[in-house]
Amino acid sequence: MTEPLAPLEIETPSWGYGDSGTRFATFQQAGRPRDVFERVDDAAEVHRLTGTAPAVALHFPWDAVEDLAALRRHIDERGLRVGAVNPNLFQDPDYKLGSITHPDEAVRRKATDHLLECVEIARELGSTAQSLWFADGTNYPGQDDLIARRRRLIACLEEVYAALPAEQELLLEYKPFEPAFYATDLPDWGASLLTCLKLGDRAKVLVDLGHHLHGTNIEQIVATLHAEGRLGGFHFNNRKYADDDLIVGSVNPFELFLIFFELGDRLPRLTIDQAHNVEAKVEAMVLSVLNLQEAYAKAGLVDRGALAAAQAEGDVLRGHELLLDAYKTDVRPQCAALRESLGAAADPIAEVRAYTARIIAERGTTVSVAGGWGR
Ligand code: RM4
Ligand code: MN
Ligand code: MN
Repeated sequence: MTEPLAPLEIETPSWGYGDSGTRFATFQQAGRPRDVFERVDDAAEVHRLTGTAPAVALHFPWDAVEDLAALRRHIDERGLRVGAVNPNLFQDPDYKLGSITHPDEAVRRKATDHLLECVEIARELGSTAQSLWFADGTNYPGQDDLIARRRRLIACLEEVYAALPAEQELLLEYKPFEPAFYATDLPDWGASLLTCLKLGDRAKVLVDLGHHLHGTNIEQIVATLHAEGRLGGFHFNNRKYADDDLIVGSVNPFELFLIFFELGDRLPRLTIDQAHNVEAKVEAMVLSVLNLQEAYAKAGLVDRGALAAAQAEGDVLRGHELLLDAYKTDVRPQCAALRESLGAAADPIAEVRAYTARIIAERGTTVSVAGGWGR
């Protein structure tokens, strides 16, 4: 293994450091960041320990500040850069029936204006992507006209796409259900891709690992989008049942390995999108980055020459065994050595616990915003 971790650049999500919860409760953790500046501090610690998390993805208005230049400076001073900007169109009461697909034109206008505002925010922060996820959808057959909703969605995104500066991409996430339980307006990668094709080259599909029905072959979706040049990136997490947002690689590490195998050495934007409801948040993020490092390192071990030969010969199990050879290799020592060569920690989990103790002492349990998601 040469320097496989070097090109790995993981964006960690500001919202993964703040409060999150289930439908039943949100538990506030001691030491949780009190504002976006402290969320950035936590992201910087994850990068310091892992060496491969140099960007922080932001969510607006959760991360809204008066002075964007000051936020940009803070991110810079912590040795990070801004990742994708994620507009939030799912919490305002106006969006009860949808945002950009809402039947009321005035609500659609408000939602579109927020997207346009996020384009400007990204420009000021030096971000190169709008990462869009819409909670839009319907709960009952007949609730709204599915085709009209699609028309509204495309009209809005065309306006946003036209406003994008050349350095920004538009990433379009899909999800089959939740919070809508009958028809989500962008339910799957096909619906996202069709929309991207209408918009233009800088519109690409974002694959969130938690946004598929059971049994879906995610690595095949990844391979297809990648081959078409339309894979914009990932929201990494893992799940057992629904959109559980657990630590990536915690439930299905083989799937994660196969995804990296399909990516090869052409990596798109790699972002974590997780909700750490009961686990220590910074430690959870560190573990997530380590799992990504190991999956990537293992994928790099596959003997692709031998694999191609086995496939050409029609040797069914040889190809499979070659993947298993790589997957079963213990890459932890090499990853530790590589982290050290990047100036990061050999054992980040041991070190992160000291950081957690420190932020609990420094920040205490005081909260500046009443409990809620993402901040
Ligand atoms: C959604 C989706 C979005 C994320 C929100 C918090 O399920 O994954 O990407 O921004 O959750
Ligand atoms: Mn997501
Ligand atoms: Mn999700």
